[in-house]
Amino acid sequence: MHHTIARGSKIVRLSNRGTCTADYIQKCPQLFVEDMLYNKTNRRYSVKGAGPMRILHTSDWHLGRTLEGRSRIEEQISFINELCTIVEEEMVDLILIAGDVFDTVNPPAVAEELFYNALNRLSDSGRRAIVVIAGNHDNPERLCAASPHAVQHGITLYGLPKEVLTASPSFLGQPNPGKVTRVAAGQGWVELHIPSCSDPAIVAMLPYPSESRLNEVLSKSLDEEILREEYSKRVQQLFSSFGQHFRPDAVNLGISHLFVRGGMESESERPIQLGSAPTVEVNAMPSNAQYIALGHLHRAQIVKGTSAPTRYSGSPLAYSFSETGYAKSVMLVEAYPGQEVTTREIFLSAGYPLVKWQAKEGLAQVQQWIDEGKDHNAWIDLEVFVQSPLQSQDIHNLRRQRERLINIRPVFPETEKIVAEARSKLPIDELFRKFYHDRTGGAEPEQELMAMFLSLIDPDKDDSTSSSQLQTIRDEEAETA
Ligand SMILES: [Mn+2]
Repeated sequence: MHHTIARGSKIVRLSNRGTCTADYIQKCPQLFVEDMLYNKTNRRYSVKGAGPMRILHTSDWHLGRTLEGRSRIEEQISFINELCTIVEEEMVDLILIAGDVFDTVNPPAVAEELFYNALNRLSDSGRRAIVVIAGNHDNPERLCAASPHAVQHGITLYGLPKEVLTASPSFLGQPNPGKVTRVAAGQGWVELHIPSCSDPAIVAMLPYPSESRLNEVLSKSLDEEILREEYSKRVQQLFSSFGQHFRPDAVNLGISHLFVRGGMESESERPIQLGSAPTVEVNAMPSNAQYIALGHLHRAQIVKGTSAPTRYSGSPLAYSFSETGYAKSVMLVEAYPGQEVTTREIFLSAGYPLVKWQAKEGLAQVQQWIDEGKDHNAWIDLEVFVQSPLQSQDIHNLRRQRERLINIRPVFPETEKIVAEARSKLPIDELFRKFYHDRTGGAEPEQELMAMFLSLIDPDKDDSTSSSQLQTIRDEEAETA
């Protein structure tokens, strides 16, 4: 890069992050202010190209996602605001967004508006580079619809794994002064020149590589193990061919959206993995990258056993109650060409936590928690132990007092006891009689109801089915469960 400060001059040596205060500039008359980038948020100057490349890794925004029908857009907006502050404060040069920007292939207008708004603010008028790949929830074509416009602002949108990219159209043999320029590109890789960095970034990109998005049949075998092996091999092949564009004078990075064996799942990414869930072995990751940014798993985690540091940044918001207790974050990566990167997790405060309440002492306990302001801003999944069914008045009362009460589930310890008892000895018709008796306060089920219940349990049998036969069915069910 063309900076007029001589390498080895005072300032470069003094501050390994390449930043200094206005005071320092006063004392160093040999510095030219044109060579300094001023950061408004933390009021520091940085010397062009003096420090490492600063990369921010995030994924799984799932814009437009709801929680049991409740909108999360407010929290998603607040995450974007927080992210914009972080990239300013940390003077990030390159942002990697590893898929699942949206929650559905047909996102609501408000989610798309938020995404474009975020790109606009994060790219800092084309001075900061952004790379976005499609996840399984994204519609690859739709995500990339704005590509021709985005590339002029230093943004790479990459949807389908085999799409062939080209250099920025405005690139005429030279980087665009002051702007991020895609100086070279091809299938699955880009080389970016970032004005605040002296070294280029080369990014190998593999958007969600399902068979259908690859447009390939990987194996004719239906054996899951063979399928998985073939799949893993194919991903390895693709990554190693993209990785051939890595160079020792550049910062070399990988980005993908897939499930690497050994990662820890949570419920919010599971439903979309049904069918041929792409799972790859750790050796499928490119070994010659300096850092690999992954999306798909919603818990932030490091992938063990890879030769290059590989991480899931996790989702910025908790999207399922199985994520309770896991902090949400983004990753900051500092990289020089040919050196090991350093990473730092930056925790997020945007968004409300998801919390499970189990009130074993009944409604009074729930009332007490509400009065105390327990988990005051959280979304709550409530399980309350009761002797009799909850009245709609009770439910209404709780919801009126406490916002974001998602589920209210009554638990009948008495019934639980009966069920436990029944599992060991009672036939199912007896169990039903006992249950009916219990819930109605002592009534006996009518013959007709009894018959209807039994036919539901096993439509092949009529109401003459004996208790012992049903018991047998039940036992078999218990074994397969
Ligand atoms: Mn996801």
